[in-house]
Amino acid sequence: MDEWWRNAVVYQIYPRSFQDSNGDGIGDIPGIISQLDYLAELGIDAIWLSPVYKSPGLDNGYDIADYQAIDPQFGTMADMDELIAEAHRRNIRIIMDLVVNHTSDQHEWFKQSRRSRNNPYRDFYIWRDGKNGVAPNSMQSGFSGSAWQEDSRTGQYYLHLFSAGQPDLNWANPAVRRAIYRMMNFWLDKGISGFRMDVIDLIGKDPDHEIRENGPHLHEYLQEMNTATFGRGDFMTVGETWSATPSLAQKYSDPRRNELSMVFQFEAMQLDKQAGKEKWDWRPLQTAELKAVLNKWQTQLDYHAGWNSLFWNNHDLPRIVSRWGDDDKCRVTSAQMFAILLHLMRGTPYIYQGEEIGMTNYPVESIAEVDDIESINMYNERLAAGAKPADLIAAINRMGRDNARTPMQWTNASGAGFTSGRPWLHVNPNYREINVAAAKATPHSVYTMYQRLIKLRHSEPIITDGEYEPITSVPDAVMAYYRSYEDTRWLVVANLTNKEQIINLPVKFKQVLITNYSRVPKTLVNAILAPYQAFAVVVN
Ligand code: TEU
Ligand code: CA
Repeated sequence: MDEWWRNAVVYQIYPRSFQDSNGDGIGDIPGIISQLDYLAELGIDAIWLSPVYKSPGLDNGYDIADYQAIDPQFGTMADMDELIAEAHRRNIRIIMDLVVNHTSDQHEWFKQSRRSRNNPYRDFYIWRDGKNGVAPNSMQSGFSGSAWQEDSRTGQYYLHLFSAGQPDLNWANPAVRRAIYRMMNFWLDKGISGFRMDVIDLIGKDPDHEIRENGPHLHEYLQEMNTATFGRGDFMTVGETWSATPSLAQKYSDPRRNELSMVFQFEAMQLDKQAGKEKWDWRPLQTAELKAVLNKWQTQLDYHAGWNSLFWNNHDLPRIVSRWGDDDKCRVTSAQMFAILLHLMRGTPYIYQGEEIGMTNYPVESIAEVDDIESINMYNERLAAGAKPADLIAAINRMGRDNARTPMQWTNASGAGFTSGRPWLHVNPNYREINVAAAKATPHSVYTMYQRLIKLRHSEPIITDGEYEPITSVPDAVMAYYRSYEDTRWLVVANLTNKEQIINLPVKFKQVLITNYSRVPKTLVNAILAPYQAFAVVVN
């Protein structure tokens, strides 16, 4: 199987925060076009573009009011066409964000649907009678509160698994599915190379039995979608599936099933959450658990009949160097360690904007500084339940989504080179030290590490096609694995902590491939690993 995306590195752009071109403080499509040379020089193969469609912006574009129109704050459809063409000129493909579990309540379909119970669009959404004056059942929204919103005009409730401004589409209705497929083909015909599919494991929901993810018809819908749209070409699709297990990921990505290329699974991304609670209910990461989950996904998925994505960051996650590394003294080495550990694994790696220069979280002092609806709704809900504001701000600083959404730091000029105007969200003050210009000028920066890892992936088939073998004879704080391909064998070692660790690997190696320290221990028998030390060596 030689689909292009198996050997690709994908770069996620959150357009609002990437590059502003007209001084209104909001990133836009012309701004992205102006940075394509930077992305080409980094070496990435494709851009996953978070939504730029017409939207009231309740959830920063994940609430779409017109799937086939570009929101004026980002530019025009002509700008979009130019971005696709300019990216292609640099051998960079464009993957669009497909948000079809729900629309905005400003979408024409919903405006019609809510008009009357017999409107032709009524069944584009999920309407139910209340029970004795309350919601039809106890389904909860991902953004706090009930998933049911009463609509006075027709006296029924509609389902919204996210905000009330994001009504869920009724995928059981073939007319909905046909309309979505028509829209997808509109974008494929424009020359995009695939889709990232927002919460796609929710489209099979069965609200009457309170089933959210992995509903009874989910895979049937995906197979129908594949046949009706992207199945006709060499397109890449990645589903966002928070509930995926390796066996489910196999189902989604087995080429014989004609569903998706791969999925984003979040098992590792929930390891610092107290069991059964929400991400705000934090517990320290146990490195042994992280190793176990990463190894499980490298060994329990059959990569000859399926595929995996690899990522530490996205627009919903706190920045990894702050979350599980060190965003102070060991910022560069810890960011480089995460890069080496992940990019030499099996699967398609995704780099989230700013990750390649080791950007960090940005702590706020009050809820007034917070933009994200998810954080604000949680704050209000828990405050009303008696939580202390300081504790809630601490939780938002640790896990809130704004951490990933502070503007990209290009230079040490005011506005970080992101905008000449007032940025829509605060710029992290550390832009003076952490920015693209500085990173490109520094020989052993996070940036140059990412550049080298991307080059390695493109030149060494062992990374894409090699077997993976975890090494268990290392301390909990160290992750180590072999990669083998034909008669080549690599060893990758990473100290996940800020403490020295001793390893005892009776393995001789003949070449250092990549390292985040100036030297690698000559022998790996009773060798001392420095904090966050990581390297890959050629064993044979
Ligand atoms: O996110 C899905 C989702 O469930 C996340 O909101 C996640 O629950 C949370 O951010 C972390 O706990 C997708 C998009 O990536 C996100 O930006 C949207 O807000 C959401 O769907 C609704 O479209
Ligand atoms: Ca702008």
